Amino acid sequence: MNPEVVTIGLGYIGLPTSALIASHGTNVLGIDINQDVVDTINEGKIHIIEPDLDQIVSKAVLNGFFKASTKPASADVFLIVVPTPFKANHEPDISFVETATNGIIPHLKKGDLYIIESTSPIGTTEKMQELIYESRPELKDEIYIAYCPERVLPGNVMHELVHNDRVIGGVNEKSTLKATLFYAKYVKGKLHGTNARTAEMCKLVENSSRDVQIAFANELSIICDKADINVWELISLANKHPRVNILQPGCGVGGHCIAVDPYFIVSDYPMESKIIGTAREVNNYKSFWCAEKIQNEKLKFELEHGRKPSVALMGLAFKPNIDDLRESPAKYIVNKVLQNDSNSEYFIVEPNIDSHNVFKLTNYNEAIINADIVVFLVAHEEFKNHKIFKDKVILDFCGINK
Ligand code: SAJ
Repeated sequence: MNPEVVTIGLGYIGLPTSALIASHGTNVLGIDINQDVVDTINEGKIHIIEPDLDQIVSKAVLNGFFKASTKPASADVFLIVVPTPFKANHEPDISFVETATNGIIPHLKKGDLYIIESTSPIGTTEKMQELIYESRPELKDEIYIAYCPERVLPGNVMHELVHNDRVIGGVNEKSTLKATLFYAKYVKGKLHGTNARTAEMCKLVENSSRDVQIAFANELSIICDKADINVWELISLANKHPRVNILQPGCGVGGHCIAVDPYFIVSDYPMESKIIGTAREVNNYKSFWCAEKIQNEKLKFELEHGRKPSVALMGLAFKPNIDDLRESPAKYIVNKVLQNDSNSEYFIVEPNIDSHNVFKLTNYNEAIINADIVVFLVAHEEFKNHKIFKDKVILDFCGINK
């Protein structure tokens, strides 16, 4: 195969993106460091859970438009879609982007288009431009370099990849234009051109904005608990105002995006990002507060009844109706509660997964019937139909009863 597009990284975004491009009859070579991932894809199968992705991948592989490998090759377009985690001190780690870029530098030729899609701190695209020109000075101003963040919601990726608007920021105008023409072949949403730094910041700001708004709701929930006000009723009433739209409090903020991206701004601009930094603290504190609340409720029960209560902990996923436990505040709370007192009886419930390597999972009904204290951590659909139990202590951190 003569690849027209090389994608580096075949994860949650890289694989669907590669498959989408290949489904248009473009030759795509997908690169991943994991041999198992490469083998699975070359068999026409997938290693992640995402609706509709399996058929698109198997068809593209069968038709010969999509192939996976551990080694890059020359192409016309290179897409970097690798993870950008943060280090222990919350500083962004762009080493995967660097390694991916170093891997393709020898394959670059005049006229090629290089695009980063990975969430990246401001200035990453310019840094990669320098890296490329340092080892290949003859390519200076002879290739096109741009940043275009993905913005899809896991679970709805194949639809959103096509229909969401995209922000495309080149290191110069001709790069923005070249990248826009590339995405126009596959994307039906509007394509908005800008410069690379603004596009990088835009992705970080989208998720920070949501984090700040959720922090506001979480702060309200802690104030309302003290003031003996039902926060869910309060928010629903306040939202009747035509220009107010408060989000929902929960047991914290999780996932790989909203709880991570704000740190990319805070770490580079600590003095200037007061609200963004505080929102992260408030949302982290909310999980700690929930764990403390459970502990206090247990002690209260023990004083009143002269025995330790059994506790049902409802939900482990990072948000409702998914099986994804990554960076989950509910999982953090369950861990913390168990660490605080490992002698009590716990029923841990997560209806979206069959088993867990650390927690013994219990069926939803069994947990509800047997527990003295029922703690709702995640508003899964299954939990919403429960009957009101008069004899139970209920702690509702996610508005299941609202
Ligand atoms: N949450 C609340 N209250 C709310 C809404 C959410 O506590 O009112 C919590 C959820 O329970 C969860 C966390 O926030 O723990 C994040 O969930 P989410 O559904 O808001 O977001 P993600 O992480 O699944 O996906 C986000 C999306 N970004 C925005 O909505 C701005 C998605 O569009 C991005 O593509 C994705 O991050 C990403 O990859 O950056």
